[in-house]
Amino acid sequence: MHLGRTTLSKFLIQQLRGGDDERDLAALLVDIAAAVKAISSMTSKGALAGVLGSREATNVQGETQKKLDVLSDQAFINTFQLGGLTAGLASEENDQPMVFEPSPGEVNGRRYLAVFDPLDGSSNIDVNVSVGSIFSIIRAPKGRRVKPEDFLQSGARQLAAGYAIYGPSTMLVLSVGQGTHGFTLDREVGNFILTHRDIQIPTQTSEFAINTSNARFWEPPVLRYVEECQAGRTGPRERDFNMRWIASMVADVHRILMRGGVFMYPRDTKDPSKPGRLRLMYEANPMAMVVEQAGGLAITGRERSLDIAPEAIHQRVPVILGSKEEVDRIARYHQAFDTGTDEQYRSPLFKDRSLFQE
Ligand code: AFP
Repeated sequence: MHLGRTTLSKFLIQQLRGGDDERDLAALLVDIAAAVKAISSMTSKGALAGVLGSREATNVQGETQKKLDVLSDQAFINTFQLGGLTAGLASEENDQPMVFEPSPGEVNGRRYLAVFDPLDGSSNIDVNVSVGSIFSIIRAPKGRRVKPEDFLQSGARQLAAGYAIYGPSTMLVLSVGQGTHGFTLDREVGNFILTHRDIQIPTQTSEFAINTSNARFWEPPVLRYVEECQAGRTGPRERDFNMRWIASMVADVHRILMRGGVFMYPRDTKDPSKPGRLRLMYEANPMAMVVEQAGGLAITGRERSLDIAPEAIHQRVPVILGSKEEVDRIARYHQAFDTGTDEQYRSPLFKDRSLFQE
C-alpha cells in the first residue's frame, strides 16, 4: 500500500507552494495522472479490450491511426476540457488546436495550454512493446480567447513537461523546473508513488540509440559519431559501445534517464521536406525539459532544442539528447563539419562534401 511513501499529489503540493497559479498547475498535473491511469488500464488489457489494431483513418501526420491513438487522445481531451484549468490544447492526433471557453463561475479561469502526443510509439502497440504519452504545459494568454499562435512558445517557456511510459510498470516522469522525478503506479490503490526522486542522467555513456536503417541519409557528423561508436575499442573512442532502438521515443528516453545513453533522430535527407521525424512541440520540447532537468542535454545538432522559436504546431525538428559528454561531442562534430574543420575525418560514404551542402 506504500503508506507513508510520497504520492504524486503530496509531492506536487510540496513542490508548488507559490499561490493560486502553482496550485492550479499541481491540480492540472494530477488531472494528467488520471488520464494516464485510464490509458494504462486500456493498454494493459491489450487484445482482451478489443483496442488493438488500426483504424481506416490517418492523422494530420499522414500516419495510420491506431484505435488506442484515438482512445488515448479522447482521454486527454476529456481530462483537459472537464478539468477547468486548460484554455486550449494541441494534440499530435488533431490538425487544429482546440479552444475551451471558460464556463460561468470558473474563478481562476483557464491559465494553461496543453500540448501532447497521446500515444507515442503506437506502431509498437500490436506487438506488445512499451508505448507512452508525452505532455507539455505552457501558459495561456490572460483576458482573451486563445489563438493558434499562442501555442508557438519556445520550450524554455514550458511550465511543466513529462511523459508516461506504459511498460512492465506504468510510470509518470515529469518536471516543473525543479529537477526530474519519477512516479510508479500502484495499481492496487491507483496512486502514483514517488520512486525516482531527482533523476540524474550519467554524463558518460557507452550506449547509443538511432535507427541505423537511415544511415545513408545522415549528415556526415552523425555518420562520424555512429561509425566511431561501431569501431569501439579498435577506433578513436577506444571502448566498445552498445546500440538500442525501441522505436518508442518514450521508452528510449526513459532508458537514458535510468542508465544514460544518447538518443538520435537527426536531420536526414530521407525526405528533404522534413528537417526531422520528431515533432518539436509535443516530443522534442517536453523531452528536452525532462532531460535537461536531469542533467542531460537536448539539441538539434546545431542548437539547443528549448531555444527553438516554433513556427508551426506540428513542426518537425532533429533530436539529439542524453548524456552530456556524448551530446557535447556530437555538437562539436556538427560544428567541425559546418566550419569545414573536420578534414581529418573521411568517411568512405562522403567522398564529395557537397553531398550535403545547400
Ligand atoms: P509512431 O508513434 O508512429 O510509432 O512513431 C514513434 C516515433 O514518433 C518515436 O516515438 C520513435 O522514436 C520514432 O517515431 C521511431 O521512428 P522509426 O519508426 O523511423 O524508427
